[in-house]
This record gives sequence, C-alpha cells and structure tokens, in this order.
Amino acid sequence: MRPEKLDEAGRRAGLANLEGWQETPGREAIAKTFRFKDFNAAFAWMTRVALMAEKLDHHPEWFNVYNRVEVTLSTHDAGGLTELDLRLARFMDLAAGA
Ligand code: H2B
Repeated sequence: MRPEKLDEAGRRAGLANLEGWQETPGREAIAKTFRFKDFNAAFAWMTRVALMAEKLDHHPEWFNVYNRVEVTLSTHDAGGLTELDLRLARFMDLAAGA
C-alpha cells in the first residue's frame, strides 16, 4: 500500500516541519544539500540513509562530491510528494545531527 500524493496544503505543512528543504522548480519534489566534515562523514551518513531507504522501500535521488550530498526526494510511483518523502527527509536531517 503506497501513500497518496500530498496536495498543496499537505506539501506546505510537510515542508514547514522540515529544515532547509526546498520545493524543486518544475517538478513535485523537495531538495536539500547536506555538507559534512569530509568524504568519510558524508559516506557514513549515506550508508545509514541507504539502510533506512531499503526499510521504507523509498529511495533518494542523490549526488555526492567529497563532503557534499545533493538530495532530491519524490515518489515516482505517485508522480509527486508523499508522506514517504517527508519521513525520509526527517530521517536524513536527524541522521545528519539536525
Ligand atoms: N523510491 C522513490 N523515491 N519513489 C518510488 O516511487 C519508489 C522508490 N518506488 N523506491 C519503489 C522503490 C518501487 O519502485 C519498488 C518496486 O517498490
């Protein structure tokens, strides 16, 4: 059972509870750039996120260069944002020490 796409109000409420996430222009997705001390710290974080992503069966789009990870979250099956994106975003923030 997959969650339903959030409507405008749901998206806005969800974003209000997150720190530093932005809506992606031109598509229903949210994005944030994380910065870490070095590659080791970035990759350790990515590993924790990867395990959670498997557990949720919900996976990030991400791009890593050294200590920086650019993340985009969207639910492809729903064609937009769902609670799963908000849950994964929250986990990423907590795992990064927010
Ligand atoms: N991740 C994301 N971000 N969106 C999805 O729609 C999605 C996913 N669907 N991970 C899952 C996997 C689906 O492809 C599998 C078959 O459950």
